[in-house]
Amino acid sequence: MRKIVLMGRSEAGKTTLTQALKGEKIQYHKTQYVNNFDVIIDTPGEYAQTKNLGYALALYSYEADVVGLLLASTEPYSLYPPCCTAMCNREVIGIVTKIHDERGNVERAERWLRLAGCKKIFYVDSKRNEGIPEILEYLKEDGDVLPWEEESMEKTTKNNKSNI
Ligand SMILES: Nc1nc2c(ncn2[C@@H]2O[C@H](COP(=O)(O)OP(=O)(O)OP(=O)(O)O)[C@@H](O)[C@H]2O)c(=O)[nH]1
Ligand SMILES: [Mg+2]
Repeated sequence: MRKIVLMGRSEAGKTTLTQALKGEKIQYHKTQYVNNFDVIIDTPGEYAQTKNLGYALALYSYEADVVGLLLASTEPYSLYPPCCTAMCNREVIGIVTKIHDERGNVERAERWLRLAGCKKIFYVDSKRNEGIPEILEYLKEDGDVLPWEEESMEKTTKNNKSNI
C-alpha cells in the first residue's frame, strides 16, 4: 500500500477514517500526537489549525506517498487556502467526510477541496464504511491483496478443488 498522511481540522474524521481503513472497530479517540505507524499517518487537528504546528505537517508529508486533506461536510469554512496543494511534492487527494450528516453540505466541501487544488476527491462515511474500499483501491500497489479480493480468491480455489 502507498502510505497516506491524513490532515484536517479537529473532528474532521481522521482517526475514524484511519480505523475504517484498517477495518478496526470505530471508537472515539482524541488524537494527541502524530501516529506514524504503518501505512497511515494520523495527525491531530490542532496541527492544521495552528500556524507553528502546521510546519510539522509539511515534514510528515515527506514521510508519505499521498496526502489526504479531509473536510467534513459540516465544516462552516475551509482551512485550506486556494491552490495550497501546489506547495506539496506529493499527490494530494481530497476526502469529504460525514457525507450523510443532514447539517452538512457535500457540494460545498467538494468545491473547497477543488479550490485548494485537489483533483481527485473521495466521499466517505467512515461509520457506514462508504467510500472506504475506493480509497484502499486507490492506495493499492502491485502485489497488494485487499480483504474482499482475498475472499474471492478463496472461493475460486474452493470451487476449483470441488471440480477436481
Ligand atoms: N457519521 C459519521 N461520523 C463521523 C465520520 N467521521 C468522523 N465521525 C465522528 O466525528 C467525531 C470526530 O471524529 P474523529 O475521527 O475523532 O476526528 P479527528 O479528525 O480524528 O479529530 P482530532 O483527533 O481532534 O484531530 C467522532 O465522534 C466520529 O464518530 C463519518 O464519516 N461519518
Ligand atoms: Mg483524531
